[in-house]
Formats: sequence, C-alpha cells, structure tokens
Amino acid sequence: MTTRLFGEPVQRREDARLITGQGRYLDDLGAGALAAAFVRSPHAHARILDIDVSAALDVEGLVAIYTWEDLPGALAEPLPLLIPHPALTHGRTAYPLAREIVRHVGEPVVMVVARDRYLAEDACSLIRVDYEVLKPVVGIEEAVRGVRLVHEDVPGNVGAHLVQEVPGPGGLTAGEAIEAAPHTLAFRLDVERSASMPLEGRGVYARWDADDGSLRVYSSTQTSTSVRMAIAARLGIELPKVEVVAPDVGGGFGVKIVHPWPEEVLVPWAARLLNREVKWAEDRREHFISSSHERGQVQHVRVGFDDDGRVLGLEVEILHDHGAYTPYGIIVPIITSTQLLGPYKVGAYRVEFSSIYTNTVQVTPYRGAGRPQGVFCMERTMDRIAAHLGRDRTEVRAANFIQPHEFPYDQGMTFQDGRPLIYDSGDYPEALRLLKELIGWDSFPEAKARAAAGGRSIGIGVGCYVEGTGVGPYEGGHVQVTSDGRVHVSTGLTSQGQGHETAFAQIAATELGVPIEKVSVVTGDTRRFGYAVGTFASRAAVMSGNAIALACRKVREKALRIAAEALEADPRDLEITDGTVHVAGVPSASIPLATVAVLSNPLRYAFDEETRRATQFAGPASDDRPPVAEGEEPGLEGRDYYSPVRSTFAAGMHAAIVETDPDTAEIRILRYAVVHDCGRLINPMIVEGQIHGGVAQGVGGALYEKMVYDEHGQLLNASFMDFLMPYATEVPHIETAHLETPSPLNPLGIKGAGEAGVIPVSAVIASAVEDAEGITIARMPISPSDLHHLRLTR
Ligand code: MCN
Repeated sequence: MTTRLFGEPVQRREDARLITGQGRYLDDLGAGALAAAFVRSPHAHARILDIDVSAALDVEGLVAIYTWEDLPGALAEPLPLLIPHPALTHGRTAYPLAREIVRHVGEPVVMVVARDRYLAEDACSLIRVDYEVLKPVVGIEEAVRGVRLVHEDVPGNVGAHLVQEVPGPGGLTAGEAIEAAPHTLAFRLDVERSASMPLEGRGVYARWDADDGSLRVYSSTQTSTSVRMAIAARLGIELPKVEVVAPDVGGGFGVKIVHPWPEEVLVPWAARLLNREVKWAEDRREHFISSSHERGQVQHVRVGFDDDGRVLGLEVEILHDHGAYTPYGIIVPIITSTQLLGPYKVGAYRVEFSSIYTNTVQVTPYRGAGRPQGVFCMERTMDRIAAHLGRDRTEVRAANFIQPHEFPYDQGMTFQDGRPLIYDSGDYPEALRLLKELIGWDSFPEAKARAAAGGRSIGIGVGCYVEGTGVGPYEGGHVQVTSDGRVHVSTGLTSQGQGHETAFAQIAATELGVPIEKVSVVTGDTRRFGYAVGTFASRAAVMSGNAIALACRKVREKALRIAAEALEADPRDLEITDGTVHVAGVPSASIPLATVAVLSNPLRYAFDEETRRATQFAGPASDDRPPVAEGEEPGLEGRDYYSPVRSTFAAGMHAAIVETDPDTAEIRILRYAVVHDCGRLINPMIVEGQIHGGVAQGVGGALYEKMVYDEHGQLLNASFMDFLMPYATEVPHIETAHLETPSPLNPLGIKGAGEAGVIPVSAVIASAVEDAEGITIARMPISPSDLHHLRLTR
C-alpha cells in the first residue's frame, strides 16, 4: 500500500456513488416540501401595469403568491453587483421579482408557493400580468445604435467602456506600430452566444427552524459561503443562524457562481414566512431564459507584422453583449481583453471594449469565461498572418512565443483587481513541439494530398492559449485525525463534478502518510467550513489543494511532536507511512496515527480505561504541566489558508484534423490532440477527464451552439430539441500529453485545469476547416449551412 498518491491516476472515488444513482442532488431532498414556481415575463421589454392574481387564489393547495410589492426591506432591493469595477459606470442588476419593468423574456415577476409543483404551475398559469409592451433591443448592432434603451438611464446602452494600452519599443502606440509595419490586416470576428447548460439546473430548498430562529438552505451552487452571506444580509438573520449546504451538484460550469440568484433568497424567505419547507428546482426552459449566457462578442482587429510574422502592433475593439443585467460586473470582457495575447509577446497592444446592454438573458462567466473569444481572436489573427505571408501556421506562432527564460513575464495588462497580469512559468516552444509530434503536423501535407487524390478534403488546425488560474483571495482547509485513524478533510468551496473528493484526499494522504481509504473529504458545507470563496476560475486545486496541504503539514508537525514524546525520539527522526509514525529505519519503534490522535486529546485518555490500555503509551505527562500545555490545543487537527499574490498561468495547445463533406458540408473531427500544462498534476486521470469535458463543450461552441433570438427578443431555441449540443457521437477521441512546468507561486507547484479543454476549440476547428476548404472563417459556430454559404461566396 502506498501513501505517495500525489501525481497518481487514482480512480475517482465519488464516481461509484454518482453513476449508480446514489448521488443526492437538490431535487432528491425535501420530498414533502412546498413547491415554488415563478411567473416569468413573456416579453423582452415591457412595463408592468397590473398583476391580477384573483383567479389563482382558487387553486386547491395554493399557499402563497408574492410580487415585488410583498418583499420587505433589503429583499426588495436590486440584487448585488458582485464585482464592481471603475469602468462599469452603469452597472445594473435585477430585482428578485420584477419591479415595474421587465428587461428580458424569463425575468421572474411573481412567485407562487403551493403544495406541489403541479399546483404551483397551475396557479402561475392563472395569474394575469398586464404589460405595456416596449420595443426591445436585440443584438449588439442594434444596441450600439442607442436609439432604443434597455435601461432608460444608460445612454447608448453602454454599461462599461475600458481601454488598455501597452506601448511598443520606443513608446510607439499600437496604431503607430501598425502604420509602420511592413504588413497590415484588418478584419471583423463574431462569436455567438452559448451557455453553461449543466445537466442539473439551479435549485434551492430551505428549512426554517422557528424554535431557534435558524435557517438551513440547500442550494445547487458553486459558492455556498457567499449564498449564506447573501441570505443572512437580505433576510436580516444573524450569520451563525444560517447554514448553506451544496449537496451533490450536477454541473455548474459557471452559471451557479452568481449569488444570490433571486430564487436563492426568495425561497428561504418564503420558508421563514410560512414556517414550512419550500423548494424550487429549475426546469430546462427556465435555465435557458432565466439564468445566464455567455460568449457573444463582436471583435474588430487591426494587426501589423513583419516578414517573419512577428506582431509589431495589435489593436482590438470588442463589443461585448452583456444582456439585460451585470450581476457579475464586467469580468468576462476584462478576461477576454487582458488574456487575449495568450502565449505571445506583441510589440504594442491596444484593446478597447464596450459592454453593451440588450434585452436578452444576462451574461455571466461560462467555463472559459471570456477566454474562448480572446483565443478565437488571437489565433484567427495568427492564421491570417500565416496565410498572408504564405508561412506555416505553427512557425508564425513560434516566432511570437514568450520564451522559457523570460518568466516571470509581464504582459503590461491590468486585471480586474487592479494588479498586473504576470505569467509565472511555462514552456510554450516545448508544448508546440510536443503537439506537432502528437498530431503529426509535419507529415500532414502528404496525408492531405493523399486524401485529395481520393476525393476527400481534410484540414489541420492549431490553437494556443494561456489561462490565469487559481485566483485569490483565499481558500482554507481543515484536517482532523480522529482516534480511529481516519482523516477528515473539509474545505469551504463546492464541487460540481470536478473530482475534488479524490484529488484532495490524494493530497491529504500524501502529506500525512495515510492510506487514501482513511481520508474523507467534505466540500461546500458551511457547517463544516465557513470561510470560502467558491469553485470557479479553475481555482480549487490551487487554492484549496494548497490550503489542505498546509493544514496537513500543521497536523503532521503536531503528530510528530506527540509521537516523539511517546517514542522518546527526536521528531526530526520520525516519518509517517501507511498511517503509522515510526523512527526512520527502525520500523519496530512506531505508533499508529490513531493512537497519536488519542494521545492528543487528554479527555479521552483520562476517562477511557480501554483506550489507555490499548495505546500502551504514557498518557499526558505526570509532572506539574497541565494536561493541555499552554499554546497547545486538544485534538489532532489543523486549519490553514492559502492566499496567493496573483494567479498562476496554465497553458496549452490543441490541434485537430477535420474532414468536410463535399456534398453536405458536414464537418467531422477525425483527430483531436491536446498538450496541456497545469504545473504539477495531482491526478492526471482527473485532469484528462476535465480536458475531455472541456473539449466536448468547445466542440459545441465551435460547431453547434448558439442562442437564436428573434427581433422581439424571444429565444427561439430554448429547449434541448432546438439548441444543439454535441452528443458523445460528435465528441472525438482526445489524445492528450502533459507538460509540467511547476508554478513557483504555490507550495504544491500546481496550476488550474478545469476550463482548459474548452478554451481554444473554436479557434482550432476554424483553423482546420479553413485548411480543408481554403476559405476564411470569421464567425463561430460554423454549421454545415454556414460552410455551404462560405463555399458559395468564396
Ligand atoms: N487537478 C489536478 N492537477 C492540477 C490541476 C487540477 O489533478 N494541476 C484536478 C483538481 O484536483 C480537480 C480538477 O482537476 O479535481 C479541476 O481542478 P481546477 O482546475 O482547480 O478546477 P476547479 O476544481 O476549480 O473547477 C472549476 C472548473 C471550472 S471554472 C468550471 S466552469 C468547470 C470545471 O471546473 N465546471 C465543471 N470543470 C467541471 N467539471 C464538471 N464535472 N462539472 C462542472 O460544472
């Protein structure tokens, strides 16, 4: 049995539970609870004139109906703007229930509580809301004309405008560098909207305990501690009286970071008011029209470059479709604009974005959070430079790479928190070499010629990215060894399927020298760990992983101290393997960690004769010292936090070979290769699983997914019948190679991996389809009909 499990492909221990139906998701809880349902706006933009609930009052089993007028105190205020920014001059958030105006189809207007969901929906259908329908603003182009306004007090529909400039050598501006460059290009790119689409939608279930005035809330969330704070503040309950638990969560992919969602405060409020358990579980249509979307951007690019393809100046202007509200600030376009440069150093850079309101579902981060759009922009630029110069696409990329000796590398950008964006480590030339080898880049021209001779058209594409991961401010870990030798690990952030139970157990087992079977892990339960930020931005491994390691080191240090006393040895001579502390090289001089845990608790030792006999070691010292020495605590446990100065930058490169059908224009991915660098790997099998899932979502963004709004602001494809997502049959086999350049920023040397797979896929597929077809692609996704159209206009 080994306890050195860091870096091993340990099978995910949570999977047996999750794939055999033993998981406990939100809707598995609260079987007898009252059900909430919502009347949501059928209009994209309208004034509410009247709400008539009279017909609904006769519904048998109806318990309550609430509109904005019923909401007390802080609950009646707009939902919080979570990440403010000075450039967000006109941030706007929704009310939990619409007040006077609705700004997108799906905005909640009335909450109904009834005996069950059917009755609640029946009552909803009988409520008449009288609207004065206003003309909606749909699409970025219409929004920027500024003729019609989403928010009357937001001129031009511009919520935020931000410019960042990095001068080139000699202080040249990007514009000047482009003018002076031997070659220039200018073009427009479009990326369509998509959305997280977790298998399990959002949901919340609340129990009020009137006896002690406390609230227990279960939420399918990525941020249980923040939901807890929001509920306490909005409902005016003392924080210690509110507990929030994230049960098993069936995917989040970003949409469940937003906090609080209206339902997350309304359902607990109703539970308290009615003194009954209340539950709401989102249905798929609600998820389409009432949660959030992402990606939609228009980008205008101007680039100047030399004969080798080196970028001398780059200007990018981004129009970011923000939907109706900005609860998560402008983090998405900030990420696009600051991380767009990827692994490249360019001469001078100017990026400008405007965050635009439209009468559509709000935009908040979805896996990749702004990076897929940025990578699409930069990688399209690289391909166009290569095409212009007639150079190999990988050569042009290599000519622009930041070199390994140049780290830490400052891109000159300022991130959301005002801090500089500095890449900590990486080896981009080596990653590209590995990728070319893996996909067979250099021999592809022969394969392409052979295919062409046989009447087939195939193409190869490439795309590179970096990703700032492990963002702060902090995360914590608590580790306790109990007298049965078991190790209980808890951290406050939540899990949505990332394999934390396994990876964090691997870290604890390695640090403490115990078998992994002895380690249990709890996440997302404010009863166990109250201080946390949440799971997003590929941060859990870096943040909680390091916090747990640090907490384990505290426990280990204490265990060695106690064991040294019992064994009459020097702690420096001790090591722990397989759950036993022993003197190095003298296996007979040993003491089980379980016994050390017993010795650490004088209460147990003093009162339990059996324990005393079983341990065979001296109890607390018999001299004049108190049983718990000064500065010491009973128990074998430790808590620590990890708080980094800045993010650590993971990186990767993907390549794909596609085949396009000459008749149907169908695009098939024949091969897909990934080289990925997330620093030291805790569990390569989990990381590969994360990459596979990400690539699958990326394939959706590249070939299928878009939100189709009509001119009235109606989402026409708001169901899985109409919104195309890739099935397993459309996801290619993914070949993966890992490169490990440890992060110098954290004790474990790790970088994040959870979003990596999705980020470059659109860029890679565009690159490959272009190569197969000899056309120019400027918009994703690309469907067979899009390709057909491009063929006609080539
Ligand atoms: N890991 C590792 N070695 C590393 C880095 C990570 O073994 N060097 C492991 C981690 O231990 C963890 C997994 O890989 O088990 C992902 O780690 P990390 O990159 O820290 O990402 P998070 O755990 O913070 O997860 C968030 C990330 C994001 S931002 C989205 S969106 C996303 C994703 O993870 N949503 C997911 N992956 C998802 N996977 C599932 N199944 N469901 C989601 O909703």
